[in-house]
Amino acid sequence: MLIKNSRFGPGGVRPSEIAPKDVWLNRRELLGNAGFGLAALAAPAALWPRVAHAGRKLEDLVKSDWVVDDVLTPLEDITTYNNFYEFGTGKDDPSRYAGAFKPLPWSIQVHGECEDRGTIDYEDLIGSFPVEERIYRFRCVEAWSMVVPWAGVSLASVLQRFRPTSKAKYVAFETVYRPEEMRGQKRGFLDWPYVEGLRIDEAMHPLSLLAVGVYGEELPNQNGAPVRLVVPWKYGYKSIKSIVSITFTEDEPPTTWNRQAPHEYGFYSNVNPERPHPRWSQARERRLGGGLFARKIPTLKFNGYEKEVASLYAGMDLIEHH
Ligand SMILES: Nc1nc2c(c(=O)[nH]1)N[C@H]1C(S)=C(S)[C@@H](COP(=O)(O)O)O[C@H]1N2
Ligand SMILES: [Mo]
Repeated sequence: MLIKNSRFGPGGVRPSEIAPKDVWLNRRELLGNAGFGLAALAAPAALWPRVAHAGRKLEDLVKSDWVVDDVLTPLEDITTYNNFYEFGTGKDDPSRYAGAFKPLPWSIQVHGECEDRGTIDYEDLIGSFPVEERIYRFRCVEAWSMVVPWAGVSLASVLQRFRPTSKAKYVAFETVYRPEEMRGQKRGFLDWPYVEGLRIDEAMHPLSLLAVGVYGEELPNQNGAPVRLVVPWKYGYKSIKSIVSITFTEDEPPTTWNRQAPHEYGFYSNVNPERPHPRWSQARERRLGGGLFARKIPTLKFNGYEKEVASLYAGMDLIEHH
């Protein structure tokens, strides 16, 4: 099977094979309880207002210093060109089928090497930590990229609440497993649930964000509602969606794409234009929103966050530890 052989990597499609398709929006309130049936009847994007949101407006967004000076990717592109294999491997599958997913109410379990194991509810998360607006570059391993105004909470501040012990060397994350709401989980595209991990110093870095929104409103389902990770100096697949579990661990945790194809996807997955993926160059990227044939732009080391994060990897061979 195509994905098991990992011929195409996260996303399943070579950039050169991407064809324009009908654009679909996932309107939570439209799809309501209707599930897949109605999703098939959803109208093409052109018939909808340009704002694709169905989430609540996030109140009291705090401005942040983490703002890249670049053209924002339109919301339409951010919400209709997705990788979220739980809903299928096609770029438009998440926006078509994620209406069946009911994220709220939501809570995240926190376990492992910490003093105060427990859970954090979504409402508590957005109510008790500052929710910041941060504009980040985001680079997929498939060589497309976006500039996204995320809304989110500093991952470090959330992790600290659970008081990690000195044995906490890594942090493992897990996506929800709900095959009844996530049609892709009924098939073996990947080993479910999707899992990811960071080294503790990466997780505690001020750039690491638990995102709860985009363009000032709660996350659309296809972008990982209600809580997903964003680690902007790493390839997009590290930014795990719809997180239900966070575990402090002593050993390096397994990660979905590393399990799938270890020679292609390492644990670190830092954006690195100097290390080609075994099947394609990583030197350039296509900015979403610019059209299929837009000129590619150079990819920056650590996705442009070198000044902020390079010291985390001092002395490491970043080709070997890719
Ligand atoms: N649970 C889960 N998280 C996931 C994925 C996935 O398939 N499942 N895909 C990853 C990949 S490869 C990318 S590029 C980003 C895409 O995020 P976006 O759809 O918001 O652009 O989500 C990442 N997080
Ligand atoms: Mo990706």
